[in-house]
Amino acid sequence: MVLDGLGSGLKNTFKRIAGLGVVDKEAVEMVIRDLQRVLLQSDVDVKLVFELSSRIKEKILKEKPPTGLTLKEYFIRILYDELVSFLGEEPGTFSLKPQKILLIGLFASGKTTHAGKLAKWFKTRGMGPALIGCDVHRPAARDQLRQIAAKIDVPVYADEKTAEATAKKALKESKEEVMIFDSAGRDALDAELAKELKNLGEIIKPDEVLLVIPADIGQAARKQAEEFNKLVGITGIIISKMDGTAKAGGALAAASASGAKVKFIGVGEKSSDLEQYDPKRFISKLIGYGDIQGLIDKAKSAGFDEKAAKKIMEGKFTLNEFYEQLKSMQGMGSLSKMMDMIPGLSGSGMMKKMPAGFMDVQEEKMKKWKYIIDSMTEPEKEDPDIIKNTRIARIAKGSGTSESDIKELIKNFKQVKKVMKMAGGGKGLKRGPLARMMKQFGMGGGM
Ligand SMILES: Nc1nc2c(ncn2[C@@H]2O[C@H](COP(=O)(O)OP(=O)(O)OP(=O)(O)O)[C@@H](O)[C@H]2O)c(=O)[nH]1
Ligand SMILES: [Mg+2]
Repeated sequence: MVLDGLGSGLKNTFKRIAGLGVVDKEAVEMVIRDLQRVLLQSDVDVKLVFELSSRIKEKILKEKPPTGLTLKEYFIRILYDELVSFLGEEPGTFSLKPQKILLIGLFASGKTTHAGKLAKWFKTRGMGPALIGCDVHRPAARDQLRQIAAKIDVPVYADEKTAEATAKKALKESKEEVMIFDSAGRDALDAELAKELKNLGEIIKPDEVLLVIPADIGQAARKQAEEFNKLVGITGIIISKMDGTAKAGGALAAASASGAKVKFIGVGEKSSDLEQYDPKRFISKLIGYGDIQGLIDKAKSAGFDEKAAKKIMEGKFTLNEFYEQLKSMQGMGSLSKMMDMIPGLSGSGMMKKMPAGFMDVQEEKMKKWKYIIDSMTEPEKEDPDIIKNTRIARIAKGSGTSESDIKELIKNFKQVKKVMKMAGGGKGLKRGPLARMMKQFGMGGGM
């Protein structure tokens, strides 16, 4: 992905902060210059870059870090927060309800392709979409739409002579829940296109008017978004071709500055190359700090127990909690995937210290461990050190497992405990890389 340029640039900026000896005016200015260079290379508008830098400078030099955060940590937090709001603040929500969507945009921006991507998006979420071909100006346009529709197996309406008649017919005949209207492109937003779009708007009464803007136009995205919005009114933006340009940062920042929300980003030519846009997630991914937001979401949906997680991370936990935690982590995907999402653990060499094979504990083993733990007395669960020969024999018998199974479980338990203690820097959640990560991403305090 060509966003790599922006990603590695920002990553270096964060690394720079992490490597600072002191956070004084000079150091801040050096980091800011670095950031400016990265953003300008990604074609972000100079004025926007300037505004962003002075906001960051103001905060880090004049505000006191919240308790528990060092100045350096606070700097990282500020940069992260500001970048997120710079690229859009909130995720562009999109609901799964019956609706009519009109796609508009200039020539070759990706309207027809994204009509197909959206249809697929709804279809994979259990809704019935239809595609309506309102581009009657370019003869091949409807064939293109038909081909796309055939591939993802959704109905097409594209037979009437004019865009208006096509829309009317589809509205009358279609029984699908989500109607996606493709429209004609132009070189520029001229009077003729504006009129046709206005007509379509009045006939369709769309719930969403999505402007498709290719990322490779960079900062020009802002002007385009503002012009289209003034003329026909848009409810959101799709930025297409994010996969193929170094200007993506410019396009995203510009689109966000236009006041319209970016709802989707297109990341390829295939009908599945569509992502819902969430600035937080996007930045986290870009800088490689782990998909923190994703971690939180997943943790929630898996019934993640924060108290238990805290104990685990502090290296204080019993076999009971160990087992519960393993179970909930399995719900979140593999433990190693989750660990990967935690900066300070991934790439720290810490992962290598985990017991071999532990990271993908299979269902089978989990069951065995459950039986073993169930056969233990409370004092044994609290302090496995007391589990010696006769106890091992008793537990093996009671749980229908072998003595080596029990030794293996205890060995794993101890080793994980040790690693977690190290990851916590011996100081548990208050300091250490895990604590820092949590604070940086707003997970401190509550946990
Ligand atoms: N790499 C990449 N290519 C894309 C993406 N979206 C669209 N394209 C390509 O861009 C070209 C134009 O896409 P279309 O969907 O035909 O654009 P359009 O806006 O309908 O064009 P007109 O109808 O002629 O105005 C096609 O070759 C697409 O395959 C994307 O997200 N990534
Ligand atoms: Mg088209």
